[in-house]
Amino acid sequence: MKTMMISVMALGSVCGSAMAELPQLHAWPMQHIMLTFDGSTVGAHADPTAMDPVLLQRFSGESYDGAASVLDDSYYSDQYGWLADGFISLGADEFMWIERVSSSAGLNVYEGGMRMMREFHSYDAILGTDGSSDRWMWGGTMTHNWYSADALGDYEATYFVYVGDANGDAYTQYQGAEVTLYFSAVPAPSAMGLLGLAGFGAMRRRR
Ligand SMILES: [Cu+2]
Repeated sequence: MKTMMISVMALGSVCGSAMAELPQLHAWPMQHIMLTFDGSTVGAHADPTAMDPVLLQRFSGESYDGAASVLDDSYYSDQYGWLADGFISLGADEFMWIERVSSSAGLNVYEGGMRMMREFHSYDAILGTDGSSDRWMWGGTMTHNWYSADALGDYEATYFVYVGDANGDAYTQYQGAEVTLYFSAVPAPSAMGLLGLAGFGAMRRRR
């Protein structure tokens, strides 16, 4: 990385756009918020807890391409993704909506998509961020939105998942579900720290 920075600086104004980067997919595995709908009741489940949250990380000095620049200098992650758990059958005028019930001050959400398509995500503020609507329509495919925060600390967001019409008005004959996402913005771990974390994760899984 250092070598690249130096070569870009040496090229200077000839090649200024070479500084552009894509946000990092730094956290694996993906953490899917598994959604179900049995024709009457919505289900929503995600594994991370307050004790074992998704980590938001900052990569100092990076500046991201185009709309992704909303993540510059923030602690961020796209590890959470909305995903259908099996087959979800909806009518032509039925859609699955995510509505913000509550979220920590300072936690931002930007629209993503498939992780490998991050070059083409809109990075639009959603789910209450920057005055956006508290409601966001899930398109039915795996969607990893980007969560970010400007300061270290713990964050959470609780959502109500429901079936609604094209405008987001709920169909009251169906039951929705709540799910809470947990985050912790942490200092970037050193290389040794990363190795330690990896070992710790492996040990925990083996138990
Ligand atoms: Cu995924």
